[in-house]
Amino acid sequence: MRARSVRTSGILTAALLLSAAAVAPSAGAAVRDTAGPLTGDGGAPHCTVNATSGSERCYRTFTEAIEAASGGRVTGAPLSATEAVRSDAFNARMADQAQDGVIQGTFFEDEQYGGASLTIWGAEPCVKDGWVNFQFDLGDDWKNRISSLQPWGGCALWLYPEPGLNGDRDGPFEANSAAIGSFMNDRTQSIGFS
Ligand SMILES: [Ca+2]
Repeated sequence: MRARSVRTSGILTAALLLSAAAVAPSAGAAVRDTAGPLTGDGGAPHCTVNATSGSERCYRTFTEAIEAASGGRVTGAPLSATEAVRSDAFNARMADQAQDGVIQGTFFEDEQYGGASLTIWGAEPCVKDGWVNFQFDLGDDWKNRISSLQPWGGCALWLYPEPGLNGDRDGPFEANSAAIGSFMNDRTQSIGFS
């Protein structure tokens, strides 16, 4: 049983890689690697990062970022993340993502889902097994900036003030949080997904 489980996982990984290649964002003015700041129409970039590979891309709008991170499965997201939080249709589409790569959380520079955003996606949804299933160390450009967040992919979010899930954590954040609170505001350096 165990060997079979491992093999299945390998096939899934291969499928995910193929899928990722197929849906890699097309070349366009809105897409770049993280060589420098990208100023979007609203003045703040909306970036996505693959938690497995660490590759990050930025877009002018929240809509484009979500579409890219979901592999094109979630399209037409509200332009503003604040609107997205209130949209039942959008929340349903996010909950209905395929199982071979899901958005696990979106993090915002300002309270009320404002400013620049970072959407983190990984291979699978979180499992409610009492363990942190995934973890992510923020790059220097996102350290000590997060002020609001949205959990996705069945994940509860834990915020830590040091890389590698070290320091006094805060969480779990299990629902959209327009303000994460004074304890961790502008202090997060790594994130746990459980
Ligand atoms: Ca902030």
